[in-house]
Amino acid sequence: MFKYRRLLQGAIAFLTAVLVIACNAPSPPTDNSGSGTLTEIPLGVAVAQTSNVALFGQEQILGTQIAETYFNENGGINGKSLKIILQDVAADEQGAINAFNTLINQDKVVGIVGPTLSQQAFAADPIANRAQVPVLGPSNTAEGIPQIGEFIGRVSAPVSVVAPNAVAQALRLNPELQRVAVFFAQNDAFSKSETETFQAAVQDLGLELVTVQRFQTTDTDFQAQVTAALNVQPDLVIISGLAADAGNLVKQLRELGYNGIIVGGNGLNTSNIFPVCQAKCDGVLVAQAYSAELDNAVNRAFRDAYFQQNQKEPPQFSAQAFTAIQVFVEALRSLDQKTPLETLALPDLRRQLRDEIFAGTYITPLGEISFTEEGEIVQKEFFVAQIEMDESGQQGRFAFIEAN
Ligand code: 1QQ
Repeated sequence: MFKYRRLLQGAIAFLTAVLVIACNAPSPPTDNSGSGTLTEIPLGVAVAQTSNVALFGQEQILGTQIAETYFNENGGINGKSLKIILQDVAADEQGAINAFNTLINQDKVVGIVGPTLSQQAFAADPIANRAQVPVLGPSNTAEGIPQIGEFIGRVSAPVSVVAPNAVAQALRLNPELQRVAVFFAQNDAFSKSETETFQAAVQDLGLELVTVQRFQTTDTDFQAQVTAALNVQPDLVIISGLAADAGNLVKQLRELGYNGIIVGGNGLNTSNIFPVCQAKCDGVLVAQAYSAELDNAVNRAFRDAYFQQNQKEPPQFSAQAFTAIQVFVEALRSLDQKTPLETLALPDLRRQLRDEIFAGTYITPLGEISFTEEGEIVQKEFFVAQIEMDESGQQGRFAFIEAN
């Protein structure tokens, strides 16, 4: 009897193991098995749908959705359609790691647009790189992102080429500027990288750095730092942080009596800060990697579609997200013409797509772009905008004041 029970237990254990293996085994991708028909190409979008980081992520999702509709209505990928699969990266590194793992192993995407923050990219991109899945960062601007690995690129120009434009513009607005206070979020990779660029620009322009103040992206009260900075009487303040914290810092600087120019970094580059600093957002200078004015067919189409949906001009984060999708679409089309995608097994498709992406030149809403061998974007034009709030402090816009 005992013997039979042991046998039965053994059999159950064996069957359970078989079942577990069967359930966990990577199922062959329905369409991308290298044979048969391919009707939909799954492309991952890993941006923030929840948390404060969604202040950026919402704009990115709008850009990718407009791109999906636009490119599918204009031929798709040589007749096959593009299917965007969204995964939420939320606020932190773990959120991005989870989103990337799901997209790579479960959704079996051909590539990934994401994540939202550089802080997340440094954690999640190595996973995609090891899995040989091409990634385009839509908003990762810290130094060192493309260098994470050969499968990693970005369409978001680095802080080193974008941020100094805003400081130069501040100096044009007030040639008397001399004393600069710099604030940055010390727990965020982008903010740390951007402040280095800003501090170098201050030196290059012959200005004096009178104080460097640190904060956390989770902070809401900046009185200590603002008071310390005002004591050394700056006539320019430069902020590197993310939307909510940086917006509150702007507000408190004004409330505590600072009247000089404020330059905000890329983390202030969204109208989602308007409810945070309201009327006190007025006048902040922010460098831009996109201008709605850029005159080419794809930007006109993008701008019209965005305007119809939102009754305003598209912001930079939407334009960059659209561009990342466009690069994937055009690289997929071109690869498909050389080797029909349905003849490629998924790992080969991902590898060849990577090569195709970085070899191409693209006319996008950001203008003509291409990539260096490392996957860094090569982009020609940058801009500076100044926030204009109405009297009520409820409505505002980014008014472009310079093209260079
Ligand atoms: C980065 C950034 C942020 C402001 C993106 C939203 O530029 O993390 O690199």
